[in-house]
Amino acid sequence: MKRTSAGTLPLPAGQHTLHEVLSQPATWTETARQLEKEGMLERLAGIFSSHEPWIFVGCGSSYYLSQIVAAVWEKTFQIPCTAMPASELLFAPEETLRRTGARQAVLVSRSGETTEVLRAGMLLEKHREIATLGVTCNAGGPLERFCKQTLKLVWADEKSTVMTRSFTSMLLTFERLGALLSGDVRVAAPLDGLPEKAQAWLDANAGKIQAFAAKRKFADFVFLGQGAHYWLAQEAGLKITEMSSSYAQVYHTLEFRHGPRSIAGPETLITFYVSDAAEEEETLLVRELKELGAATMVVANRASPALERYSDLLIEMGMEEPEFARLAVAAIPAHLLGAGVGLRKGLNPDAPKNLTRAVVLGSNGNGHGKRRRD
Ligand code: F1P
Repeated sequence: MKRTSAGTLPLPAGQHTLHEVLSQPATWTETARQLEKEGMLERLAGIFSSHEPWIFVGCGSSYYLSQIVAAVWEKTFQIPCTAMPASELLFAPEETLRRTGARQAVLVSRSGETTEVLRAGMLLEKHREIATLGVTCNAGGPLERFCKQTLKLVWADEKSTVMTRSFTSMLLTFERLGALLSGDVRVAAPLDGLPEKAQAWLDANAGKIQAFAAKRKFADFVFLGQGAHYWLAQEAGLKITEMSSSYAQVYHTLEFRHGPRSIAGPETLITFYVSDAAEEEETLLVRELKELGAATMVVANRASPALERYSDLLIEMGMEEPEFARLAVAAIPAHLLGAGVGLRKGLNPDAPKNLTRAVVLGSNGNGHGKRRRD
């Protein structure tokens, strides 16, 4: 086996990714400890407002993370909040800022180096009325230059190209911040026990998901979700695409009947993120598609006889916590599915084809990525 430039033997494929995925409970514990120690969120809650409209700006997984935070902030904490890809702000700044009425902005970038996000930061600098908060896992990146305050979750960074623990750690951080901004920090109390619950859940389920991914061959993947789960489904689609170079489609759950249903069959794995609000209707669709011959994977908080009967793989969270507090755990099955499918296809999820840790554009706008830090 070829040695690395450092003369060491390379890690087997996917080892960074699997370590990062399975270390999420410990990373969440560290995140809570660091935020507590720094008193950072309390400080931010004293600087930023809960009633002035927010915009969240990111790319890739950081964009989907932004959408999940916006859904939780609006629904659970009643904080006015819009999320968008950085490019939306860049190419329609005045319309976007007018439409959203944004007075506060969050720039989300694990690397802190994504050109589109940095350009969004430069643009927002011209709008003195808008206060900008950055969140990154790279303390040395240029993002901080454009932000009034910057959260740096360096302990949550990955060596892998693909975001997993950085995604869930930033999600939990903003769920805590949302509770503080809303004035009732007790709403975030369910997050305190999450690392322990998630560890128990991983111990009971990680092997099941990995075995399923290793055994079954699928031509393509569909992910379905409602509300915040729709954006979890988008992130799942991106994970399977990045980690295994597979085709994935994402829809609002009941939208699948309106045309995409035509692709249901044994070659396509359809994953349902069952939501508290639409569980009954979503379960009916699981049955309907199973009866059409589709392969079904279900991520639900509570198993039911129908879900047991019509799922090829049923992943039960089994948690008492409210739905917003379960989202970070519900993100993990896709991490394990993506890595498992990638490994089965002989790929290396740590270093996906065509991808880099950050999309750093040259002055002429041609994409060339920021190589992984080994
Ligand atoms: C955003 C991102 C990642 C993606 C890939 C390229 O990075 O799109 O979500 O997985 O690594 O970059 P960042 O702005 O959050 O660093």
